[in-house]
Amino acid sequence: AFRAIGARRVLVLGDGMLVETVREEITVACARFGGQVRHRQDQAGERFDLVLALTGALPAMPTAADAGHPFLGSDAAIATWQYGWRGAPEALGGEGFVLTRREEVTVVLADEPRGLLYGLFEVVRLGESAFGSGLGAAIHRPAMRLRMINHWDNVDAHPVMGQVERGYAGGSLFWQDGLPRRDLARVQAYGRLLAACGINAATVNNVNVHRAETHLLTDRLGEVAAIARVLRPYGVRVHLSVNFAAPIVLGALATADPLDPAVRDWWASATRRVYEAIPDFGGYVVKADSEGQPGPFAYGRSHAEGADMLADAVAPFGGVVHWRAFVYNHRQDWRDRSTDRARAAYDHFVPLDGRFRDNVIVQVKHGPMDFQVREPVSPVIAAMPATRVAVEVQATQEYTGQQRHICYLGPLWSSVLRFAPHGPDGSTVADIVAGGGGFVAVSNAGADHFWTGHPLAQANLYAAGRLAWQPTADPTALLDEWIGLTFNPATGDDAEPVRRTLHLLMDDSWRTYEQYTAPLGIGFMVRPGHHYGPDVDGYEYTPWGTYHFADRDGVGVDRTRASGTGFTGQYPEPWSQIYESLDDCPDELLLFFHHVGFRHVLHNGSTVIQHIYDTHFAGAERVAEMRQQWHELDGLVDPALFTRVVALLEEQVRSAEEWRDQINTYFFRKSGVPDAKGRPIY
Ligand code: BDP
Repeated sequence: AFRAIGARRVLVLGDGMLVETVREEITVACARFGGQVRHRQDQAGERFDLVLALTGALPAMPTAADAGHPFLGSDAAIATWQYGWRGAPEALGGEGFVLTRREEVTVVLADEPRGLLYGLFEVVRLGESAFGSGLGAAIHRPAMRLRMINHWDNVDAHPVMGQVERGYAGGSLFWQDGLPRRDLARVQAYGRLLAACGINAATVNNVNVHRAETHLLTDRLGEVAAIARVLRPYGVRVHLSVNFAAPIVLGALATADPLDPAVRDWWASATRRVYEAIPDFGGYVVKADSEGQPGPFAYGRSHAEGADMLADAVAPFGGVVHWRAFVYNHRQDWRDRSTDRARAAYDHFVPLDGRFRDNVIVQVKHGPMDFQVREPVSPVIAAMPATRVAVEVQATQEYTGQQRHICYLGPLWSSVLRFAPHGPDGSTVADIVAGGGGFVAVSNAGADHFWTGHPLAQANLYAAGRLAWQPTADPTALLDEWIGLTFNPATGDDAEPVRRTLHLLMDDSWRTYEQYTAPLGIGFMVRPGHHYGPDVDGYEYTPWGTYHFADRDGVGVDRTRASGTGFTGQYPEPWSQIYESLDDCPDELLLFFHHVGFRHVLHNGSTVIQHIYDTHFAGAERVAEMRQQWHELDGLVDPALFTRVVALLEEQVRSAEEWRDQINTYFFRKSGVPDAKGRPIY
């Protein structure tokens, strides 16, 4: 993808670590593709094809007397741009840049080195078209200041969860069997990849902070500092997941009570040492009082008190605390219909709105449950106007095929970001989180050769970063960008047929996955523990709060105010009414909000039971087609990649059929209603 740049004459102006990164990138590209990179203009009148410059590094405006100015005076066009942007420097911000082209020179101008780096990657994305006459002038700035990746990496391989919790891409990029990886070249390449996607922050360790990982805060801090050193030149700041009980585990205190002065002191000094080692450290991420993790509840304190204590520790250094809202009772009595896991985050956090410090970000999963293939948008996001809120999505495909299935999640995340909680005229989720906490994706990358296990799952990492930068971007267009960057003639691929086929395979793959798995917003019909493949009643009588309530008459969770858990009441209008109403509730979320009979008629005219049958047959059939379509790329892409995807598609076909058969049979046996089309149901 660097081919277009590498073949040209490039001028890079400015100083600083990230400007060096830009120079280095271009130097490597030129060595490969035969261009030239310069640090300054040596001869008057020397022309370049591409100029990347910090505005502060541009020479003073040439005056008439400088007609023979040895530098840009000879190129009046560049001086004009310089003048133009000096006029409104605040327009660019710390990460923004201007990209424009006049008189056959493509120019990137940025006020800060980070902007120049992102400008470089924009030019890379555009390829040849960055050098065409069609390129108009535009200012690019990220919608969100925080565009973050969370790794769920363990230092010690966990006996059940392995090296990376919910990781489907080989081992951790950072640790192996309890030790840091010595060679960080891969981490450096990862930093480059993150920057190319627009991501600027990363936690390196699991939100479930086990014993060894707890030590990353203190005696193993050097390991984090080493990672930070490698990611820094790509504009990626390191954050750390911390154990709320660290003062007990590490500091030998008797308590982790957030109001205890000794505890506060302990965090203050531990944090000071962190900043001594990592001056640009981003801050802490905390999973507290959730799924067995310690938290403030043990001391009768609120989550605001817990979060604020840590916020005070990082505040002097400009750090932030991402405090996760994923708090619910995972030991509930399944016979008790009065508790509803979907309600939990709102019930815990909304009463605390306005009580968090300015540098606390409440990090909310995009749906009220847990990264299911289809959920409504979490009502928490719109309900805390006095709090900074971030939305968290899961790039690692825990519930969406575990990187064995093709499932491009861009359309799902885009629909979350575009959702307008107060109706079409109100602000969107993207607006809300852009004003506060930003966008967080749980990483899907690991030590695997293709980074993400399934090579096509890379598109999810890419889309996560790009949507954080520009939430209104069309996810199909982002996929197209990713295809162009990944499969191109420079890597020996035959680009056009590859592009066509990948769109066929990936554009709708999320909806296809939904079709053959859990219908109409029901979720969680997965095998307990590892969460791969169907298990119709796997979670039905467990303490996790994830039920579908199927019986002989119908299926779905009644979350209405009228007769159910009242969850619909957590939404503002118009959604509260829409979800409450059986008539208005969108089909795809029907069973999330309502318990209905199998013969209930959907908006699409089908009955619930017939829809379940139809989508499962259609989804599995579509996957078989996808397998065939992929085979058309034999010989057109890297053979190792081709073979990997062949094997994965075999598994996807098998798994989709398994889903189809088990789900259809289950609902047939429950309902006794035969398939109107007479297809085999067992
Ligand atoms: C669930 C995962 C679990 C995570 C948890 C979380 O199954 O491994 O620890 O989310 O987000 O989806 O904390």
